[in-house]
Amino acid sequence: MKICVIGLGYIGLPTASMFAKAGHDVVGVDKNERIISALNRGEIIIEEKGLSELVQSMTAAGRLRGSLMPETADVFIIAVPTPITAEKKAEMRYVESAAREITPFVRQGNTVILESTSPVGTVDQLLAPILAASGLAIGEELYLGHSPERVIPGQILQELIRNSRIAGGINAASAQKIADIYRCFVEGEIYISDSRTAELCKLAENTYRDINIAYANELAMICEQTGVNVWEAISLCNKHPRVNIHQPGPGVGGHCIAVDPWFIVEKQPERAQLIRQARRINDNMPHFMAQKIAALTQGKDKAKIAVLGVTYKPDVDDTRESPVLELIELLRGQGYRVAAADPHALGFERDSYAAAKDADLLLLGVHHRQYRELDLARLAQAMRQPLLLDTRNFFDRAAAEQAGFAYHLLGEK
Ligand code: SAJ
Repeated sequence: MKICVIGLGYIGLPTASMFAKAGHDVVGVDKNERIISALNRGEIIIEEKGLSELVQSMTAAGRLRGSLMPETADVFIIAVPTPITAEKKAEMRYVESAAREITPFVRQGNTVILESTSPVGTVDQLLAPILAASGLAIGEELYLGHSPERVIPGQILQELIRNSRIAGGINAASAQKIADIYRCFVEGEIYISDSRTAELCKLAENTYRDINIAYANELAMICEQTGVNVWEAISLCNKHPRVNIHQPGPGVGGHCIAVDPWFIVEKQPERAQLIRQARRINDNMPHFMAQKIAALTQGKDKAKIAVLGVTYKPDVDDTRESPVLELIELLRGQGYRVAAADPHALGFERDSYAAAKDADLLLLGVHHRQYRELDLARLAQAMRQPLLLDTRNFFDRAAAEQAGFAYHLLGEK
């Protein structure tokens, strides 16, 4: 088949590559000329394990190429961003313009698949009316539906193959078509459903995680006043065969878990009470950390805080919605001097020891695996005051104290 993928970000480009690898003729479409010119040189501009080799070989094989404009095809996949506005509303303009751009190119028998995470009702209320301008009967002459991905950044290529998927059609015929299309590379189960169910499932999966992280964060705050180490408590709780309490942290970042729950709240604000409250708890964690830092530095005027790790989670370069960056802004706003270092994030100091120089407190923001190699004694000696605040239960307390640190932990008095 010929497949046209609209949106070549961290989902669109790997997905386009998997279809090419399965033997299809794939044209990737994106507004960003840098992405298109790189693609047509067989190169990528995002970081994802194994992707550059796959893109290189698929473009060399002539099965994957970039274009600024859509073309006629058998299948159109929309994988453009659906970010959130400052008012916590879903920004659907990119999905809308992608649908308008492909409408002149769709033909009888084609299938249009929305992959972007979207509020419930996007396929039947936003996409179907736009595509109907083609004159084709939606669901009969033009198949349409939603098949969200479940991949985790850093393991995308394996998870695209291994994970199960939902093929949610605007009608049964569309769902079947969508399932048949993904079977060329998906080895996981493909579950047939309708588009609204598929839209809700994607949001509910990530909301499940956000609520559970909020619960862990609330337990951490409670444990700070009850003389319990929350990490030890959670670890013991999780010995229960049916308990899986998540991990506390300085907040929830990324453009998925921190965003998707709002797509549910937006549609049913009066009913999505727990979902909204979990967002509030997670969004409040940077403020809670700032209070903890103020207590630990005890009003030392112009105290310098060193922050290790600013990305939204370990071992990625992505800083979108990073709670640590928000904490840094709060600290600077309160008059602290802050030096941040990160081994992956663009534009940040790489050297942890330079950031720690003359600092009054060292905060571990993100537990990048490189930090296992840190020389804690050298860090402590570089500081003015060897105070370590670990937000991820990452360092070994005895080793930190051995190195000269006063060791403090989120979720412990
Ligand atoms: N976090 C915690 N405590 C935890 C787990 C995570 O504080 O116990 C924080 C992380 O530090 C990070 C944030 O939550 O800031 C999100 O991390 P994540 O790894 O849970 O989320 P993503 O956004 O990298 O990937 C999620 C995954 N969804 C689920 O695990 C249900 C992935 O499968 C989705 O495909 C992805 O969102 C997406 O694209 O929607």
